[in-house]
Amino acid sequence: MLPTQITSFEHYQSEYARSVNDPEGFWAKQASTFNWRKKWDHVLEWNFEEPNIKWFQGGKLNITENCLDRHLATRSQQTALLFEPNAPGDPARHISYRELYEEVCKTGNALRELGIGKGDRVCFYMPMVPELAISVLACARIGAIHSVVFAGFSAQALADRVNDADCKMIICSDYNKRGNKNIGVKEIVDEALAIGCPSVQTVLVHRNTGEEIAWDESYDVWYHEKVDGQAAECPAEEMDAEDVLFILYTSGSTGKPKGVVHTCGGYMVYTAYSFLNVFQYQPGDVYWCTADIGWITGHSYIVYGPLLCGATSLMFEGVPTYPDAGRFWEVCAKHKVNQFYTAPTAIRALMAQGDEFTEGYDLSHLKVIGSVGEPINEEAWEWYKKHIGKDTVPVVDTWWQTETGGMMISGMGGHSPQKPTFAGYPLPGIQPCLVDKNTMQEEEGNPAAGLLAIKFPWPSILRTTWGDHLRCKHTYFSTIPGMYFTGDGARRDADGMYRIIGRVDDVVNVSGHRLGTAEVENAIDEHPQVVESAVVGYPHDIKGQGIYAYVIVGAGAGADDALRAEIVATVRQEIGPIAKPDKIQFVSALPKTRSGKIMRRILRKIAAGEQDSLGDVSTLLNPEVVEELILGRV
Ligand code: 6R9
Repeated sequence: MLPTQITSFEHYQSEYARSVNDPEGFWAKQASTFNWRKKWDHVLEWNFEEPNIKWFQGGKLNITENCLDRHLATRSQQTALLFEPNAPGDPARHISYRELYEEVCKTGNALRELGIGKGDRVCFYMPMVPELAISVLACARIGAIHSVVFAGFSAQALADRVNDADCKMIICSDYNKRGNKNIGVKEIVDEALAIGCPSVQTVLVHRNTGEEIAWDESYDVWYHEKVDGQAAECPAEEMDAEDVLFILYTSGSTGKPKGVVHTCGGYMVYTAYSFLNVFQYQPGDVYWCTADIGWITGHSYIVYGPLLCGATSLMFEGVPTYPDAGRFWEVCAKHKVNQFYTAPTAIRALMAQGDEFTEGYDLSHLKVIGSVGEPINEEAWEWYKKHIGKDTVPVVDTWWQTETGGMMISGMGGHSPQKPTFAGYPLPGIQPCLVDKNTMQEEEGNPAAGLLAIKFPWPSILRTTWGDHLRCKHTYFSTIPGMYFTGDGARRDADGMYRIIGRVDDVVNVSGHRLGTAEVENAIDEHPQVVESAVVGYPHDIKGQGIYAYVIVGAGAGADDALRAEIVATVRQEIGPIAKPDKIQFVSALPKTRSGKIMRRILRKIAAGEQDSLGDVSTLLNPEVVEELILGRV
């Protein structure tokens, strides 16, 4: 059985009303469509003060029995994962539900044999190949907690994440093919181990390209040697609804990235419910999300949501521009994709390559096209609608976060009104509101603007941040008393549709990737000649936001392009290429308040070229520096 599928806007409205009037009854009904080893005792217990949020307490389940076992009777031969490799000439792989079940079981058995059990943390550093999805599910099968790290992060960033969660194992590949690039993944894992990862006992290496890699007998194990030959049945670990399913690291406005924790029961119910409704998935459809499994979008809407609903989920190894900017559309036509889900940064990048790349492909199978990761600007929305949706296919602009686990504000396929740049209405069960940033009071009525907050828990809300519950409380539940604070600002139009404006905290969104300005500053400051730095986002045509760094260097340092290149290299090493500054301006001082705080508002304005609207600078300790910053803008 599947959760309720909404069939019209009126149906959405009645379901929404029910979900608000009787949240427990609403979610109990959805949850009862899954296989539970034991039914829950309480649907919901919560307070947002500690916070303490528990859904389906006392319920026992294993999410993989819902992703795999329960489909075997009806769709064992149907493709579960459709793998499209990096090179267009290489054959696609169709992995049926039966095959996926067997592969997950074999890998689960292998992990158990390697000493991994319930509650152990396993880190992933892998390209987009089926074995990533398989071994993520294998962890869930045996109750191990997966922590997937995007394979574009540096060795240092990987080590930080491995150590924060004391991972016992890293699963990686030898190499990662992306477009023309061949990335030495195992080499980066070795570097991370050299930095120091004392908890790691095993590195399980998937042979992806088969090229030479360094090998250390004391911890390296070949994936195929361990997995092949295992039994194709693996008893699933019985999990409590509130046992941890996974950790996923994400950036915030302060400090190091934090491990967002999701649990088994609520995450299962909500990812399936939201997948089914936003994409209006119908049996037999081919669904494709272009995200990487290293991000929450890949977790919820390549792996869990689709498989829970018995969907065919396409997984793509490559990049949108290889061999050319028509690749996405070529793949859509080739596999007759029905639902396509991507990010505004990809849309803008492809749009910039020219409309001709969209022509000549049969996109007539598309029924819903989606967007996620950052605000989609009107031009990109219109282009997407016209050139990909051929003006007839509905666009769903889905707003959500790592912390929310699933889509929160979005159209329901073609059933909802559409308006460019507006994500629209909340999903059933989601109670958003806008809060005045000064009074912290809710803004009633429409239209309205303010901080975007959520008043009531939904099943896939984060439960904690790994190893530091207080941080979770401070980051999300302290800004606005009694509510979950998203970090985003938003507007509601006269009809109550939501438009997300962007982050109101010190987080920049570069090509849909979240980065804390503090995190990038810390990385820049690692360069021996840097005294101090301040990082802000600025509008960027393709990336949405670019990174602009103001840097003070020590006496005698040559403030030139060579130093700029060194600073960029430092950031690549500390975090990874996604965090490298687009612009670096050397300055003699930063504008500071009398209490010593950097006035970022001024830095943002100058970086954006809006120096005419700086506002009042007289309260600065050093107002004279503003002139220098404006003149030296890069
Ligand atoms: C799923 C995901 C979350 C932040 C979020 C917001 C931005 C995501 C958006 C959007 C406008 C959308 N964001 N989707 N902004 N419209 N449709 O992206 O999670 O990586 O945690 O980023 O991304 O600023 O707060 P995550």
